Amino acid sequence: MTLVPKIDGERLLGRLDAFARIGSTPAGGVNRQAFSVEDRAARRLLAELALGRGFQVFQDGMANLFIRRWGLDAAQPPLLIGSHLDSQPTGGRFDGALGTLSAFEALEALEDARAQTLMSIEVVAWSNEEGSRFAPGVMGSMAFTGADISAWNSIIGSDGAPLSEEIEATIAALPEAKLRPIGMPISGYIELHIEQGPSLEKERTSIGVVTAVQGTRWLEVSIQGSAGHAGTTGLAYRRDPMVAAVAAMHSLQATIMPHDTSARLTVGRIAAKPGSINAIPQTVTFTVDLRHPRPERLDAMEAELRRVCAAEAKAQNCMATISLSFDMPGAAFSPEMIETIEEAARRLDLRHKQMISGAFHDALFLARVAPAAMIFVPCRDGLSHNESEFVEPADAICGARVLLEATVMLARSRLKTNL
Ligand code: HGY
Ligand code: MN
Ligand code: MN
Repeated sequence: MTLVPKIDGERLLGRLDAFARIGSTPAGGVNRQAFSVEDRAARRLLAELALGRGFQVFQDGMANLFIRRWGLDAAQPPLLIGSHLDSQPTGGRFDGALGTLSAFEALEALEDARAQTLMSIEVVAWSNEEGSRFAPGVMGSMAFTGADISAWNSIIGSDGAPLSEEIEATIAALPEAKLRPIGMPISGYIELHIEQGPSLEKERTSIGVVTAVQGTRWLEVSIQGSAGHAGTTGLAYRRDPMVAAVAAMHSLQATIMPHDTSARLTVGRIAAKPGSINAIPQTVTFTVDLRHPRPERLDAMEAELRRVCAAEAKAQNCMATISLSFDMPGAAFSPEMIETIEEAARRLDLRHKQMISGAFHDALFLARVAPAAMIFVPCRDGLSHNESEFVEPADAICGARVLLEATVMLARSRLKTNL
């Protein structure tokens, strides 16, 4: 009697609770930044669960974590399903974890049903998706899909930790995971993720079928002035980079998003050196995250940012330098994979709609090397990168069910055509 693989909702919800306790914050979120002690603890828990089920566990030189369930035809490249376990400093308990733990739940459902698939299936937890401790983000999937990572050796984290040492320590913390080279052929990739926006909840729709991800650019603006005494330096003698930075930010916030509803501009971090209460700063540095679905608009926004910063720095007799630390062009997912996700949602009789992702995801890079797709579920008030991020249990389970259905379709469809 062949059992049909089924998501065990209670088991999945229990896992989400267990992982939310790793790096939990008093306000109910998680702080599990890339390659931190908390990140390593979450990886260890997942690896031990996997080994307990008899799955094989691997990691690569970027500490991407893989859990493999063999298929009938070892020659077929595996289907990858997963997301990330690292979080923002004040992140939510679902961003990344929902997709990774639902993928593991799907693997367990196949195992419980003793279901056979032609191709092997691997659950993946990508390293450093968030990029908040070590910029850029999506490091694990970028490396896996062939990015040149030679420049990353010199990266220092926002807490002063060297990236290369943190990666090494993370790999060493999980000796049970067999080490393998970075990158390999795959048959496809599916990622379940919370929408991180309000539309699915507002439209009472259970499933988002993601058709594309918008482009993202991260820039660092550094404005150099002249440090001086707060009490003795009159206006005419000041070259104050803080005045220039505030004027530039104000001008950009007043023009970019109000004039283009698809544009996103965020200043997430600002620092003044020397940072003394009674000294005019020498330097003020701030980060800018730019997003837009259309590349030409992203170009125009970056040009406007450069123009405004140069002008406001000049007005204060200061100098602005701007570096681009992350440039992630948007991309569309393959029609075949979009259709697979829609068919899975239809089979489960779940309300679904096509949509573009405002957030970037590892799937964006996987889409460059194999057919990839994303499944979104609603999150309360569209909140994410916020400790009160929340997903209704029923929505989480529906997302996992669509992930399992699509996984079985993809794996088994090869089964049908090849057997
Ligand atoms: O920033 C992003 O879009 C992703 O959530 N890390
Ligand atoms: Mn995420
Ligand atoms: Mn995130």
